Amino acid sequence: MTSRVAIIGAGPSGMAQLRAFESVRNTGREMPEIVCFEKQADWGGQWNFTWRTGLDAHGEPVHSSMYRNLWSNGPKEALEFAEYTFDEHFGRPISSYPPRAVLWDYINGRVEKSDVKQYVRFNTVVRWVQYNEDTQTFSVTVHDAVENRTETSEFDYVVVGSGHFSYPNVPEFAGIETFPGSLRHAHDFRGAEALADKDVLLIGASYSAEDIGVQAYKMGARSVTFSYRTKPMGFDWPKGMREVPLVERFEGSTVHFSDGTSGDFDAVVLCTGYLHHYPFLPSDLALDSPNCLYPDGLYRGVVSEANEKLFYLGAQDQWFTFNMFDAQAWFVRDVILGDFELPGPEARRQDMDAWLQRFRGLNGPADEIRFQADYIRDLIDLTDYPMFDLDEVVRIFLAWKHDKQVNILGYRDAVYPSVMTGTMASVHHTPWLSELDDSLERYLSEPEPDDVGNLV
Ligand code: FAD
Ligand code: NA0
Repeated sequence: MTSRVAIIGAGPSGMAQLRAFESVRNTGREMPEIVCFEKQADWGGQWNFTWRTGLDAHGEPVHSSMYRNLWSNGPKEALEFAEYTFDEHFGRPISSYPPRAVLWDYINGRVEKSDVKQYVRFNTVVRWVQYNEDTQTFSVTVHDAVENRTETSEFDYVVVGSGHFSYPNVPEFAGIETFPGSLRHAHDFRGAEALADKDVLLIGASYSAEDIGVQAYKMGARSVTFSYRTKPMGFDWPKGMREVPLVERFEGSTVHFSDGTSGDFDAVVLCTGYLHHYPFLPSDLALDSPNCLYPDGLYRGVVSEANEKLFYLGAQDQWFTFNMFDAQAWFVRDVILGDFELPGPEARRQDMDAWLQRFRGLNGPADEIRFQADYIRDLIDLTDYPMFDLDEVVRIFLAWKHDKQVNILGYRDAVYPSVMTGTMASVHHTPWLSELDDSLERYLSEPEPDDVGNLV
């Protein structure tokens, strides 16, 4: 009998899984029946921007944490698909740090071409997944928000691709309830325009803090202050931006820091990260991990230790993204098709322990990037996904880190060659700091200089 596979989420990970199966279907092999449940009206996951915050039109938690002004924070050459290149999609070189809409267009283009949308049930949220020992199947209960219908069906395999940057980690700070200004978590941040002329405080010292901070600066914030818990980001900040240690307490709009200093603020954004949260899974199947490069309990980073027919994609913290999801999806496909025979539980545990040991010994970003590159290489070696020069991607990541140290406001103007095609990225027509239009149309246009030389 044909087996059935449920994919939860049609973000970049779920889309990679659909594409992985499709690449084998094209060879004429018999395929399992695949159903991908996506709670949003379209695919793209985080890259599917919404103006909404809190609950969506159907009363479900809003998924995407992206904001209008978001441009890729890493070079696109590091995330390029090995089997669908930027050259193939855009037909000409583009810059190395495109805005959100351009990357959405790229991931959409690959799957549109593969005709896999037919397997996705949009506006359908997965509510509960239960494993039945007697039938060795999963009962998957979903709610179709358009039809307002709840139904349960049986699947042999479940692939979780629901992401882990959607449920905000919201710590408490003494007196925070007295803050009268704008206060939100990065998950609910939708654009930096309203921060013009404001004194802005960002709590956290990672990507969200860094990027929302530079967006605020770009949009004319009066001052930008970052408050760190463990260590400062340490960039060469321009005048008006500074880093201070952790918030000790709020007193109205005055915030006191642990070094005894204080400041008055109009807006606070909690850039304090996200929780792995899987409300549709019982606790024995739900991954329980901090945001890290090697969550424990996932053989080869994808096969659940709790149940070998349950898989997670993209559960790691991410230096690599789209091409890592591909490597994972191709491997999961081969496990499901029986092309890769899983070793027994003990051997899987030993393999995880070996990776965990290396993970725990990592020392800084360069080490972490190489670790994730090796992890991906290990997966691709087992599948027919096209191998690419992962060492070259590591070099690009290290150049990116260097560029950020040199100029945190200008690193997005740098360009890199494609690892897949060798094509050199083009320099964007407008420097990132002065480009206020984030649309695909503007990005792909060729603006002319006006009377005073500005590109319009
Ligand atoms: P997601 O993109 O989160 O997609 C998960 C999907 O699952 C969503 O479509 C969601 O609606 C669906 N879903 C969730 N729960 C259910 C349910 N119960 N039922 C049905 N469907 C469900 N990466 C980069 O490479 N470059 C960047 O510049 C970059 N910027 C980022 C900026 C922000 C603010 C954030 C939060 C992340 C960023 N990332 C970036 C990382 C991002 O996580 C990945 O690029 C990618 O989106 C992860 O794909 P995913 O499919 O694993 O998860
Ligand atoms: P993220 O920055 O949202 O990126 C997610 C941060 O929160 C760490 O600095 C941590 O400090 C801090 N923190 C946690 N609890 C805290 C507390 N109680 N008090 C003070 N600080 C606290 O989250 P993390 O997990 O990286 O950092 C949490 C993802 O979103 C990333 O993958 C990133 O790639 C993506 N992203 C991309 C972009 C762009 O592309 C923009 C934003 C986010 P500590 O002490 O643990 O270090 C443009």
